[in-house]
Amino acid sequence: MASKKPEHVVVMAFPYGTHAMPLFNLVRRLAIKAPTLTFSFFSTSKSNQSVFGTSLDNIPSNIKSYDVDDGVPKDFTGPHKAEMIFFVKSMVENYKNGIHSVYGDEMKMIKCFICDSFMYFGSDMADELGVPLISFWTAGPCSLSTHFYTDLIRQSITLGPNGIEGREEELVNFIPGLSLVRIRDLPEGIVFGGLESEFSIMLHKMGLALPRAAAVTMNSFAELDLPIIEDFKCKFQKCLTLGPFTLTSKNSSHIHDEPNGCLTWLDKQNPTSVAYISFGTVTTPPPHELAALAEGLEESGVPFLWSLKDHLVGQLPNGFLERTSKRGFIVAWTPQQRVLGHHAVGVFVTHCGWNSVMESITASVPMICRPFFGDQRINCRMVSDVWGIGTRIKNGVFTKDGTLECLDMIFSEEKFREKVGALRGFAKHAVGPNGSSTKNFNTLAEIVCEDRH
Ligand code: U2F
Repeated sequence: MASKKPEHVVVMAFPYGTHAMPLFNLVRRLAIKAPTLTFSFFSTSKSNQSVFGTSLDNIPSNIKSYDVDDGVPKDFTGPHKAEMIFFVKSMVENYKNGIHSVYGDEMKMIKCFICDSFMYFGSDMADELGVPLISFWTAGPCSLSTHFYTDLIRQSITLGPNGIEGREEELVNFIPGLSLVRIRDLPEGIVFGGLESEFSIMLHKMGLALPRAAAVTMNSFAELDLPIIEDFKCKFQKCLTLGPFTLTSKNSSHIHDEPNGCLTWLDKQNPTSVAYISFGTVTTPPPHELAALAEGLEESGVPFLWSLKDHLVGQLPNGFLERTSKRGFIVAWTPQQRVLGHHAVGVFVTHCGWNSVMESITASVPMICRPFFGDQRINCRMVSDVWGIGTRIKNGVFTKDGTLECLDMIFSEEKFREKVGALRGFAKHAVGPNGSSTKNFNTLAEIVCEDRH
């Protein structure tokens, strides 16, 4: 009797930050393209609730979600970062258990794995079954390159007992495409920032596993970082840029269409006049920086829309809300893609999370960057020094004068807007009928659907 054809694709998401949603958006496109395949989406229950709960009508019936244990002790009430460490420590076992509990003796049903690149152990699982693994990097090519080249960077920048002290400004110009990146811009875990931490070890293993993937994919477009992409093409079996996802996926923020009235407020503002401020889903600037940013905004006279959690509003300077009520709007959450796409928005004050950077480029909005951790510093360097579509806050922290200076620069110099407009043009072309991202998506679909029986 002929054995059953493998027809399942196992997806492993990383449940923190904005990781699971972009992966889900990619899986949704594949599920529509390959309706006879079943896509089993594994993540923690909290992450699955947020992804599947907000996508309601957009979920093809061939995507099934499965919860895996998050590894966090039941009575744990510590900080978010500690929660993530519990997760990382137990993720290999928890995902393997989760997948085995669904497939049991039917592991042969699995024809492919699609994993957040953080789930480096997916390569071993795929090899055991003799099936391909697709690695999905949720950030940009620049940061992925630093993880791929971690060993080379460590060997090339041999550090003494003082670590990177005094060498922060040295360039990492021996890595293709990173000639303007400084040591200080590197993500933690490469040459500074706890090399032995659970998280750094995970990133190091990830960098080593990338060449084993049948394809390394990302939410970007080739034309943004050609030298890096050309290098990846030589190093990886396949390097497939598939984005920007803002242009390829239906915007899931439509379900809370206008929760806070910010789009109506924007309608009343002049074209390209508003500063939009958001620091993503995990980062909060320290209180003195929030206050300095507020003071700078107040003195500048620039209208602003600020995505700021309710519990942080109390940290703003006394009387700030009253004094700026005619030209400022603060809400706990915005439909960001639509906000950036609104003609009134003239600048984005951002932490440089990768999704925010992509969304700003596709909306043609220049950026003022205040990065905090991980890939954000290198993204900021690319925005300001390589692509020239924004500026960095002076000395890396918000001050009143630094904020004023950046706002003045973006609103008075046309070059930022022109350059981001040009990049938007490349992005739109990439997702068009003959564009690089469209071709790459078709290649990816072929790998996923290929009949290897
Ligand atoms: C982690 O990034 P974050 O989740 O902090 O930030 P982004 O990658 O910029 O993603 C934020 C998303 O949340 C949306 C916004 C983005 O899609 O449109 N959003 C919104 O809709 N409304 C709001 O009021 C505020 C945000 C990590 F911290 C980064 O370093 C990584 O680059 C990133 C991707 O791996 O994940």
